[in-house]
Order: sequence, then structure tokens, then C-alpha cells
Amino acid sequence: MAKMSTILKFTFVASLAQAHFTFVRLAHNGEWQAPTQFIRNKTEPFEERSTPNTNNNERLYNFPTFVSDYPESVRCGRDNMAHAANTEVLRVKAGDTIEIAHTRISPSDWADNQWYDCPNGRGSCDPNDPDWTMDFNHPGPLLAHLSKAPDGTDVREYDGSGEWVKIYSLGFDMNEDGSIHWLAYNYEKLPARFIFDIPKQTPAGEYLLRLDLIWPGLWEPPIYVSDTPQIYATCAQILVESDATGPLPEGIEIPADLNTTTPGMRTSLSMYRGESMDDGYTYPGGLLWTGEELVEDKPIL
Ligand SMILES: [Cu+2]
Repeated sequence: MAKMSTILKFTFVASLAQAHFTFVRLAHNGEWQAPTQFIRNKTEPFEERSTPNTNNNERLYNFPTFVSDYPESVRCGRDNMAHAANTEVLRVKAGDTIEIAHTRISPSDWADNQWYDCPNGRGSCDPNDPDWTMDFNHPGPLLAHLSKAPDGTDVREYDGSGEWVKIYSLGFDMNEDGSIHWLAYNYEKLPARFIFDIPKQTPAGEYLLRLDLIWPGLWEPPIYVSDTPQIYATCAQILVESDATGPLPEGIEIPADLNTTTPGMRTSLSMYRGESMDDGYTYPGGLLWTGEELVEDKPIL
């Protein structure tokens, strides 16, 4: 956003075509699907509601969402309900593997070689980069949540106002000097891959699968830039076939439980700069469901 400053280590001035990012692509059991197939698209430009933290509410495709934006935007991306009905539903089995991929390139510049010619079987890449690296320009945890459409409701009509259960997160490792290394961000180099299973214990039904990377904001004034968290949410529509008989565990509500005061959404300036971890830091988005139990979602150090 326009307020980004060059003072902070993690800020990055990119050309407009490379600004920010969106999750746009799924692989199902190792097979990449077409970009935005099964993923609700976004509307651009889109006028968000006015908030104290943003001076320009017109957002382009890859721009961040703020927790004070429209609830629908926070759940699944800007104007996602307008795209829900004409988005396909991916049929999976509980226990199947999903991989996700993002892009920083604007849709007007999308070309086949950023999807279909990528090194090492990745689902997206940047043909304009010498190493074809599609990077992230912000550090933070990558999260995936499931929300079940109410019984009798087509997922293509579901707005995500129910509960969300976290099934995957990818956070950071700690370097020897105590600084932190966000695995998705990787200092704007080649990111980790994002591969996870739909838990075997997931009950049958239609679900939204929410994908996000959250750039935590700051607790400490007077840094004005990004003092609010930035989120980058999109949702896939999936139909889960399952023999599981147990219930889905309790989840969070979005945006109520994903705001500037909920755990993991803001850090100290030192952690913001990647220099250290805050005591007791937990990743945002609630407890993590392993399929067996809900656990606290903390860095494994
Ligand atoms: Cu950004």
C-alpha cells in the first residue's frame, strides 16, 4: 500500500504488476488444476469500506485485506460471493493431499508460462525472474482453514459466516542467532512448498477451504506503517467424501476471531523486523486440528 516506508527491513517497493500476492491455484493429490479453478475469484478494482488505517480504499487484485474491511473480504477475498456461483467445486476424499500456489502478477499480465513451465513441478513461478522464483514480499504465517457449509446449503451459496477450523499452518524456524526465518517468505527468495492433507477425520460435506498468509502488524507505536495486520485470503470450494463419523471440532469465527487484538496478529517491533520471537507467540487463526485433536499452534523450536 502507499503507506509502505523504506525504514523497515521487510518493506519492499515493487512494480505495480508485482505488488503483493494472491493464492490462485490448487493441486489435488499432486495434480495442478487451472489457475482460479475451484478458487473464488476477486473483483478488481474494488472499493472497500473506509477504515482508519487505510487512506485509499480502492484495492487491486493482489492488494492486502485489512481486518476492518468488509467481513466477506476478510473471510474469502474481495467480492468473493459475486464469483461463488460460477466457481467449480473440487471433489476430494478425506485424507487427500492439497498443494497451493500464489502469484504476485496481476491477472492482466498472466501468461501460460507462469503456470505451466515452472521448475520442479511448482504451480506458479515468475518467468521475469532469472530463477523463475515467485516470492512473497511479506513475512508471516501461512494458514489453511475449513468451514463447512450448513447442511442443505450449496457451498457456492455459503458466505463463510460459520466456524473455521485450522488444518495447516507454516510459520517460522529460528536461526542460530535467535532471529526468525519465515518459511513462506524466505527473505523474498524461493518459498517453501505448501502441501497438506484434508484430515482423514473430516466429515463428509461441502466446505470452503480458506488460504491466507498474514503479515502481522505491530504492537508498538510510533511505527505507522503496517501497524495493522495485512491478510491475503482466498477460498476454494471443495466437496469432501468421507467415512468419518466424528464431528468437526470447534473453530473460530471470521472476522470476529481474526482481528488486531487476537493472538498472533501483531508482534513487537523486534519480531516484526525478524530479529527475535515474542515470548509465547502463537500463530493466528485459532487452534490447529491434527485430525485427532486441537492443539495450540505455536512455533516448533
Ligand atoms: Cu503487500
